[in-house]
Amino acid sequence: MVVLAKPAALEQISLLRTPEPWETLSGVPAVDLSGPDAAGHVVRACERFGFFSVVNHGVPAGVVDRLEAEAVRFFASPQADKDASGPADPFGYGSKRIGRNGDMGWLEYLLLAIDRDALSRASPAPSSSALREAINEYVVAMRGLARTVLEMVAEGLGVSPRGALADMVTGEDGAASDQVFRLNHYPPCPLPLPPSCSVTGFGEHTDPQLVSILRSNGAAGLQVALHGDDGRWVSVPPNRDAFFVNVGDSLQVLTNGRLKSVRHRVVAGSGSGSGLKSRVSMIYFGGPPLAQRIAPLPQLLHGSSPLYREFTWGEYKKAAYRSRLADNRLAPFEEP
Ligand code: GA4
Repeated sequence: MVVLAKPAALEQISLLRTPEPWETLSGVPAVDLSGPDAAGHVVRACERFGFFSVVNHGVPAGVVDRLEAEAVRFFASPQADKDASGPADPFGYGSKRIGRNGDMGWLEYLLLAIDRDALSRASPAPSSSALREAINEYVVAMRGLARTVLEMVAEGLGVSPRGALADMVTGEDGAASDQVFRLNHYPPCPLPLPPSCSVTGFGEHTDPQLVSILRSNGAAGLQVALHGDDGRWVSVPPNRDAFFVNVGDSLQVLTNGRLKSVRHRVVAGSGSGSGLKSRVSMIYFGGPPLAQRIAPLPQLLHGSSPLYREFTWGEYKKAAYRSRLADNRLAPFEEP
């Protein structure tokens, strides 16, 4: 077998061994938010996978379609125009570099800070007012969805008040929460790859926040590691009409490990004649105010000891930004 050398453009991006074909997760739990016992379904999905999709979510298709169209327009614009909103540090337009510590992926993105329900001045705003408006409209819908999901998590776990978790992210009073929004574009990789290899689009990681809500166009690429089962990687079939919810590290700590954050990654498509299309995803990350204390909720201890020591979100975020994507960021906060 001839093993091709890695093309120079990919030198710093890790390649993944490609089983033929990737195993798909046929049983992604789909929670009907308007159905009976939605809270119970949400908790069971979070316990089993740290991940689920939501349907009947009430987010108007127009809000999603408008943002997708504007995102596609942005990523198709001249490189110099995109670079004007970069480099991402951490906010702004970025290409291939993720974070500050050497992680690389075959993607370009816009990473933006959100103040309450609109783009914050903390990130270089994209110059297109149509894109800014589409993001603002979309973020309002995501805040609502994050609130519903976190209320259901609390209800399903028996945490009171029902808004205890949701208020950390979308509470009206208190300091503003730390919300981040990301648009990712994964073009198919046009370069020849060694046999049975794929390019990393976004390397494996867990999200540090409480909850993330992802939506993508119909292009495949998202994979999640199963809890248990040696963390086996499975592909998530794309569904452009659904939202995918990830449990983040902070929710893992608040629930004393009953819910576990999901390790996930994106595999870039290969453009070698297979007609693969670009993947465009939009992700809302729901984090709490920087001063929010994160520790196992006493109501969920049921007599057992806390598995994590208390920290503030600001402390965790600072540590996260010093880490590499694949690191286990919770390990230093585990109780001995
Ligand atoms: C993962 C989740 C979000 O995309 C993100 C990412 C952030 C970044 O892209 O700047 C981080 C990553 C994420 C975790 C570890 C650090 C920080 C890149 C990285 C290597 C915006 C976030 O909040 O954490």
